Amino acid sequence: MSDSLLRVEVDGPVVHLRLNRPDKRNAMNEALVRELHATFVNLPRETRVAVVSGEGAHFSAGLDLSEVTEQSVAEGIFHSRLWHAAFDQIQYGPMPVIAVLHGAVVGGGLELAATAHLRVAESSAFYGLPEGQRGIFVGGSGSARIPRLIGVSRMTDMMLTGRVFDATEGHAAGFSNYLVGEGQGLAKAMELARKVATNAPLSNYAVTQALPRIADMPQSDGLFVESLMSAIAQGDEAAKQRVRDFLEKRAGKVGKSS
Ligand code: 1HE
Repeated sequence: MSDSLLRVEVDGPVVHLRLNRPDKRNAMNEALVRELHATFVNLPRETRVAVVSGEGAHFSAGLDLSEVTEQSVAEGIFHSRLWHAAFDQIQYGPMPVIAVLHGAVVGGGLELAATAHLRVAESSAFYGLPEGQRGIFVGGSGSARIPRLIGVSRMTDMMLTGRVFDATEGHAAGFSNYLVGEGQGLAKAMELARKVATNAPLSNYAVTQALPRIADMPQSDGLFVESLMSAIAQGDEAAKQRVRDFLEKRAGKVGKSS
């Protein structure tokens, strides 16, 4: 466990990363983005699922605006690419990532949330893209990832008009997979993480890595990749054992509560 801008705690198969800059509403400065990148590159090998949350009353106020004013155009590009590298490492790293959202989930904070594979939102969560009002544009992969959650039209509205979605509206729009009461997000995310951790690792890998890539491909290419991924996952001993378990009545059935 470290006590820096990002607190890291291991709980069995789950690694919990907590943005730890509550006095600045978890605004992400360059040091925090670099720390996110390094942490996701070096996730503890014994863990299977990561949970990301924010310390204090807000998930994240996005880009640390105090670092923007003096940047040249070239520095702005390099800075944005740094975010891309960190966020790609989150989406395309070795394990599923679940974000816990509460309070402000705005700007770069929303871009970070969109990078996770699942999102649990508390009733206090609100979503905004104030870049339009600040005279800037998204630079942390939001233009690619946020429309995949809510569509280009809703994102355009948020950026042009400053429209803010509350937790209920955001859930209906597609920002969150689960909507829970205030203070219940982390427990729900940990419960989901422990469940996801019981899946075969290669199966989780296929879902988090192949699925978004196939969605980006022309259908015939995507279906070819699907065949390969499916055969690779099926060929793994973990899959064979799970199928045998079902056929020999040792595995659970599919039910509404599973
Ligand atoms: C900050 C930031 C920040 C807070 N950069 N310092 N993001 C935004 O435009 C969101 C700006 N922040 C806010 O609208 C509000 O701070 C919140 C709604 C998130 C929270 O409000 P509140 O009343 O709880 O806190 P506060 O009093 O506004 O802020 C507390 C401190 O955090 C204060 O500093 P202090 O030294 O006066 O105590 C704020 O200045 C500081 N703070 N947010 C820097 N964002 C890769 S491109 C991404 C592009 C973007 O993300 S643009 C969107 C930026």
